[in-house]
Amino acid sequence: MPEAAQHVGSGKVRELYALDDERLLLVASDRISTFDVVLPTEIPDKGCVLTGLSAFWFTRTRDVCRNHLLGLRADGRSTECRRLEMLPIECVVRGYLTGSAWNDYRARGEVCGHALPPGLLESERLPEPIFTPATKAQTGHDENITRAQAAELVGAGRLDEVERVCLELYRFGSEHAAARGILLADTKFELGLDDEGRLVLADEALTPDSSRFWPADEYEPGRPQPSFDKQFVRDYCEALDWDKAPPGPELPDDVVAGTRARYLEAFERLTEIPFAAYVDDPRVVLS
Ligand code: Q0Z
Repeated sequence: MPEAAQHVGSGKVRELYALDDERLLLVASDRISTFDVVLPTEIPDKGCVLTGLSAFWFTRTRDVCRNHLLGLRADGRSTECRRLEMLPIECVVRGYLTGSAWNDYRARGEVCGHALPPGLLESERLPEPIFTPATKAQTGHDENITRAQAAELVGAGRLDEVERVCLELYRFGSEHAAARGILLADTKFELGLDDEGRLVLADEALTPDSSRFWPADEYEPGRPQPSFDKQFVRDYCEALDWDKAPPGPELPDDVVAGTRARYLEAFERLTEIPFAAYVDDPRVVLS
């Protein structure tokens, strides 16, 4: 537990603490969720993988956008960050037609006001990445909104800047990942404003928990794609007769080990840093 820190929030698999008026501590646990349910079994090192990957991307996207990272703790799972005024929208960028975008496309031929060509297949790569903002639901699922609705929430000029920055972050991350055998189907950014009103990238960025990572060598449009990180968990859960309501099932040791190996593989492929070097000193991702 962080010393003298006030707990200020809980996510499904993360905790947030206040260090002082200007700084927060974001702690990533080893918990895993599937079908929106947190499972009782942890994946050892998952929190470190996600924390290290986020810090890696923050360090490499400084020229695209400022970010909230102040430092990493020696535990590898805790990020000290600048406290911001968060924007009230989820900033989603999609390069492939999947999830709610595939559902919206099938129902209406468009996604968040982006008209798309007819005849696209499930999981197909889009002609261009699209920015598809969503509301921040307190409970339940974020809801896709139009550009006009997002502009009402953050202002038209700010939204233009947010869209441009998010598309550039996605382009950077997806090109880096694709060159290393991982397709970044879509991703969600959280942005905030600092005390001078400047746009700052916050939260976690370009991780398997905030994105869909697909193995490039298994990519085949026209069907749902296997998840790079969670597929063993999903396959195991699908084979049970579990109704996907809490509580979720315990995971057997082989599913835990296989899933842990996939998280470590994503970390090492994307960062080109051995995970053991990160555990030894998390600062290896910051240069
Ligand atoms: C992030 C969240 C978590 C619960 C608020 N730099 C920042 N400044 C202000 N607020 C946030 C951040 Cl990152 C902030 N969340 C999401 C994370 C647990 C909620 F670990 N909420």
